[in-house]
Order: sequence, then structure tokens, then C-alpha cells
Amino acid sequence: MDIAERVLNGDRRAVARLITMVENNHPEVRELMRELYPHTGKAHVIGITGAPGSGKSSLVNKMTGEYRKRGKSVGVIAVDPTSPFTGGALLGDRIRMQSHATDKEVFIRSMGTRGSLGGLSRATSDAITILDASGKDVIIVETVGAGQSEVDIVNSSHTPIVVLVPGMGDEIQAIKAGILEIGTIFVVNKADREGVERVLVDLEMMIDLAGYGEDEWVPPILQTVAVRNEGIKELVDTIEEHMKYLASTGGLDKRIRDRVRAGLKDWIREEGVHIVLNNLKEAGEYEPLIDKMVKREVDPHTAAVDAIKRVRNR
Ligand SMILES: Nc1nc2c(ncn2[C@@H]2O[C@H](COP(=O)(O)OP(=O)(O)OP(=O)(O)O)[C@@H](O)[C@H]2O)c(=O)[nH]1
Ligand SMILES: [Mg+2]
Repeated sequence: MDIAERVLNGDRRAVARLITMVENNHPEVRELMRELYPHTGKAHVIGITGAPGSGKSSLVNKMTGEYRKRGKSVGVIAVDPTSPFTGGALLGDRIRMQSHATDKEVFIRSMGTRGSLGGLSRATSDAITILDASGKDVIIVETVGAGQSEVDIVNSSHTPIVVLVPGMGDEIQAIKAGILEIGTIFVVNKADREGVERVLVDLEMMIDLAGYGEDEWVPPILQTVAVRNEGIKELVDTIEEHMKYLASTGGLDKRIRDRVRAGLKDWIREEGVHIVLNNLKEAGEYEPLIDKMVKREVDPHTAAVDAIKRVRNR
């Protein structure tokens, strides 16, 4: 059996190996992904983002437990753009998620910057495809709410969740323009701490101001204490409600189309660059063009547009 067939059979070692191949940009990856693709699209992908240390991994751990109680298999991908570690769980995640270490229906994987050879968001997207193909019912992707690629990752999930903690009232204003806009469910974790009211009020105000329409999904605000497993059942209930909402309103199809569209755009960008550059090099026009730009005879934008036109006409 080749590695793709083994993944389709739910072989955990094959899943781990293929994700490593993705991270290393292994030449066989594209062919293997092509084999898997027709078997995907079944998993419910949940994205979780929030400030460092807000309790995302603790939440994911407890959510995994809740989903297992409900008979669902779970894949977890923890994306840490600041960490060079990969090929297994980060130390902290390993500790927080070890309660599922022996469960064959749970697969946990961390991805760090080493997995960014072909772009962290693409590596993550491939990892989601692999877990989906392996038959996981639910896939949870944890990212630290920092850069655009993390926002993209969470945004491409079916159910993006933003985690906040008490004591960040002023910060809400600051990050509003970023991750708060993508939240489909807001979780105020560490609700055992002081200052919960303030975050709740700020969030409610923000949602009021956004002015959701009658038929729209208004992001619910939930409180959790991940370390004590409080509010987790309600969170999973809400996630399931959101999936039902998506499925019943056509929102699911839209999200799928958006995701597919973004994927196509990424690949056109990637492959297009190769096609144009290789063509220019083969025609012996690449270095002369660079010379012209160095001498300021042509600006980069004009050079690029002209180059694409030339390649197209050949
Ligand atoms: N008091 C309290 N502490 C919590 C709660 N949830 C998590 N913690 C603690 O907060 C710390 C960070 O938790 P993590 O789950 O690692 O947070 P994270 O958001 O995954 O962190 P990064 O992945 O490093 O960004 C740990 O020490 C947890 O035990 C909670 O509900 N209440
Ligand atoms: Mg974490």
C-alpha cells in the first residue's frame, strides 16, 4: 500500500509521515495529496485563535475530551509560528493534551516554522486535508492570533473561535480590527479570574455595533474555565449549533467555495511565478531584464506586466 492508501485507512503513522513530508516539501507530496483530495470534505474544521497563553491548548484538550464522549474522532493541529519545533507535539501542548495520548481516535500534531517552507498556511491546509482523508470527524486548528497567515488559517475553518481572557479590556480595542472580526464564537476563558464582566461588556458592545441582521449568526459569547472543564460542554454544543446553522442556510457551501477559491488563488500564484520565471530564463531574458531594472530603466511593476505579456504571447 502506498502512503496515501494507508492514510485513507486511518493509519496514524502514515498520517504523521505524510505531514512531515508536507513540512519538508517532499517532491512526492503533490501526487499523494491528489490521491487524497477526492476523499476529503467530510470533517468539521474548527479554528481557535487568541493571544499567547490565553488557554487555547487547554480548551482544545477539554473539547477533544467532550467530542470523544460524543463518539467523534478528533484531529488537532497546533500551529506555532514562533516555534522552530515540529514533527511532534510542542512540550507544553504535549503535557496539556497527554490525556488523549493513548486514544487511537485522537491525533495531535504541532507545526512550527520549519513547516513554513511552502508557507505555514499551506502546510496547515495540507495537514487538514490529510486528517480529513484519514477519517477524523472533527479537526481543531489552534493558532496564536498574530500574523495574517494565522488569521487566514482560522478564517478558512468552518467555525472560527476567538479566545479572550479577563484583564484585556483595553486590548480588545486594539485587536478589534484583526482577529475579532473573524470570530464566529467568542470564548472568555479563565473566567475564574477577575475582570470577566469587563470583557463580556466590551464584547457585547462590539457585537451590537456590528449590527447583525435578523437571519444572521450573531456570535455567541461563552465563558469557560478550561482547567476545570467548565463551560466546555456548552462550547461544543454551540459549535454544533453553528454547524447546523451553516448547513441550513447555505453558509457551509459558501465557506467551502471560499476555501477552494483561496486555495486556487494560492496555487495560481505559486505555479504562475514558476511558469513565468522559467520561461524568461529559457528565453535568456531574465538577467537582461534584471540589468535594466538595476539601471532604473524600467520599474518592477512594468517589468513584471511586460514579462507576463511576453510569456503569454510565446
Ligand atoms: N486560571 C486559569 N488558568 C488557565 C485556564 N485555562 C488555561 N489556564 C492556564 O493558562 C496557561 C496557558 O494555557 P495554554 O492552554 O497553554 O494556553 P495557550 O493559549 O495554548 O498558549 P500558547 O499556545 O502558548 O499561546 C496554563 O498554565 C494553563 O494551565 C483557566 O480557565 N483558568
Ligand atoms: Mg497552545
